[in-house]
Amino acid sequence: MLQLIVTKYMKCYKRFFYCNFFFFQRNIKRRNRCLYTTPPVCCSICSDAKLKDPFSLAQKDLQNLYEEIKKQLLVSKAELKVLCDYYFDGKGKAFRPMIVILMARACNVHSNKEGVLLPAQRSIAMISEMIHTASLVHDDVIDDSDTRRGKNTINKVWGERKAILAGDFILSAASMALARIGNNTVVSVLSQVIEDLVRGEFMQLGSKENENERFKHYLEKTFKKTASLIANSCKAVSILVNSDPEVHEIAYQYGRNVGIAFQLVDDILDFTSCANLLGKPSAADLKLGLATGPVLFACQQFPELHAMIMRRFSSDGDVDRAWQYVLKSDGVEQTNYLAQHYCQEAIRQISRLRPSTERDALIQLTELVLRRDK
Ligand code: GRG
Repeated sequence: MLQLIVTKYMKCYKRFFYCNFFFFQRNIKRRNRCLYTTPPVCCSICSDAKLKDPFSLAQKDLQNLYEEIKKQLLVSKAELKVLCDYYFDGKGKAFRPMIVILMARACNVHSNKEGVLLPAQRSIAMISEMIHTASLVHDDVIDDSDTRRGKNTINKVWGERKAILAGDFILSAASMALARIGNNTVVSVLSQVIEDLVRGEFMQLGSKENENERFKHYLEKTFKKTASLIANSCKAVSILVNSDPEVHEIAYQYGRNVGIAFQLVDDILDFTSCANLLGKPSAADLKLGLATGPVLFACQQFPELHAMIMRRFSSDGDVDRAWQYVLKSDGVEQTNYLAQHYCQEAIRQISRLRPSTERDALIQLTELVLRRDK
């Protein structure tokens, strides 16, 4: 039965995904000449509620989040405990828990449960940050990264084996916290995230010869690696307060679209931001052999990039040459335009909820996603 539901859901998702993709491709051809004329997405806010900064609005609910996470990481072995706690130092943006809190409160208002954040909804905020962190720890092993958030990675300080075990431990603590919520649907929704993270990471290991296939592959990977966690965490908090599947879908689609936009901006920052600000080396994606949005768009203008993409920038000078092509092209602007498209869709979705300060903060958040510089 579950298999049937998942298959049906995937079919729906695929249809939606391809529709979106081809819609965008058509649009981008039409708008190629007027990329800078798109109005800022914040113009679409359509409620009277007073605007509040999303981070300060969620701050009170997020107080002590990291302390509580560390309490979940019950390890008797002192060294493992140090590794597990390493990234829960308040240096991350806490972007996922913030969205989850705002979505929970927006759904609560929509469902006439004003003012009350359910403890289970707050747990989802905590669990989403734990899953995110576990995936970062494993990702740094896969990429052999030396720095993250401006400090040495766990794999760099303690070695790969211990880093993998620390990631596993954080994930197991997150799974136990999830089980304690005691809602099977929510367990299944967040388990999907772990599958998507692994599949997304796997997709990143492969390349596609055909250009259209390559773009589809990139967007699907982007959903799985980054957006699935945000989408499904948003869905989980909506399930906890409302039984209407339409509300779950709004929450999911908001998270999905914001999540994809977030990753597209991340891919842009790899070209435009300096290493100091990012806390990791810039051009890191090219160095890892990855062709992200800016390169894929640049390849439409400079077909010379095709061969480099296929050999994953592995020949001498590839990284520098590809970098130059991207900067000469409008790949960054096109990727930014694509991110705007996803943010507009996120706004369209969330605007279907009843007005609330939190709903409007989620709308405002799309602008912060597009403007962020780290
Ligand atoms: C162990 C759950 C698990 C998964 C294994 C390694 C892997 C499969 C997946 C990697 C997923 C991954 C690291 C995606 C990158 C997502 C991303 C954009 C990270 C950066 O997020 P920020 O900018 O980071 O929010 P901070 O540091 O602010 O938390």
